[in-house]
Amino acid sequence: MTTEVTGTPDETVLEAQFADTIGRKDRIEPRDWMPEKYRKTLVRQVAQHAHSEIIGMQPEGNWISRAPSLRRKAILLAKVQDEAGHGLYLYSAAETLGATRDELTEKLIAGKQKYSSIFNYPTLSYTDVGTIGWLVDGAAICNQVPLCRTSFGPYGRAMIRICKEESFHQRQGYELLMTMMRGTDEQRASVQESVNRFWWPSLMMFGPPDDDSPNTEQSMEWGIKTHTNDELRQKFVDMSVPQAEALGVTFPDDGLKWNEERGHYDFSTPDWDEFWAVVKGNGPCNDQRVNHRKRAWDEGAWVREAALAFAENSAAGATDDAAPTDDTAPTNPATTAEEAAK
Ligand code: FAQ
Repeated sequence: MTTEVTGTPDETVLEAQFADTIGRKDRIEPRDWMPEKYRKTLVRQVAQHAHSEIIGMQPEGNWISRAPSLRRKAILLAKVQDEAGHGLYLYSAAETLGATRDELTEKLIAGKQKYSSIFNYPTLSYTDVGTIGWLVDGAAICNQVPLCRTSFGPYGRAMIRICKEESFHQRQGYELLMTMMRGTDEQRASVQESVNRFWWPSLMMFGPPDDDSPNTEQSMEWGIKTHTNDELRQKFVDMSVPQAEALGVTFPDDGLKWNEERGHYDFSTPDWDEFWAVVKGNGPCNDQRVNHRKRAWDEGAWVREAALAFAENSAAGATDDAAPTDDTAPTNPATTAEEAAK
């Protein structure tokens, strides 16, 4: 929707137009009027999502130098690089809401903004690269495909591209595990052990149960979320069980069984105390992840400053170049700031 506002905007009219756009399941665009709470909720969610992609590079990045073959190394490098790209699309979407990347990163390293709980668990073996691809990217896809239709245009459009890449990530993980399952007993045991560790944290990625989710109701009304946390968690369980069977592994849950009446798998309750402990900063790797991000941010300051100075100099040079020339004036070879500096 594009609402051109002239004169003094009447808040009630703008609110009605906003509600109408949401009701039609149309997109809200950055220059449209939006309630302040809608903007804040989006900044919170998009920033958390962007931070997750960037922090999410660490657990797998940890294994790049120890990949078992050149092929696996090339795949992992490409995947981790994709995650950096996802973070950048998402920070750009947040920028259209008036939140700069610098400001959001500062909040992340000060512990004022969150990132996904899943990245606070360690990667103990190369097998974990496969399990993260299968389960963590699988959960991310389940959660993110509906976000392609989210009500805020830049976020939805970023998600379309991200989901295509996540799909490759999930397949490479499943293929890695499938290769190991065709290997030795030791390799099969390693896959099962890794799946046992990642199953419950993957289910927690969908957020707290609906009854305990303060944001879901309003975010659903605004079309930011189109499914609840529990709906997506169920979808993920239903999708993963046949994949586990094909792979030849089990999930560490005695309560996992098909419920004919519901047409879904029943499963046990995740340990929500563990989830909240991790979200509040007390997971196994919270300090390590944030400290590493802080170090990279501090050590990269000179690169950001240099890039900015280069952009400013180039812009100044372009302006000088574009200035009309006075044919009668003596020729001065140093016409741009850059040339003058040589
Ligand atoms: N971890 O009221 P709700 C990826 C917080 S990307 C930490 O239900 P909401 C790609 C929540 O922020 C993974 N915190 O919240 C990849 C809220 O706190 P606040 C990231 C969590 O927003 C793969 C409070 O709890 N994906 O994996 C978590 O309506 C492999 C109450 O919760 C996204 O961010 C959690 N798991 O629903 C990269 C997707 N869950 O801020 C590398 C977009 C909840 O009020 C390798 N986000 N919290 O203090 C969403 O869909 C939603 O934000 C939810 C949470 C569903 C995550």
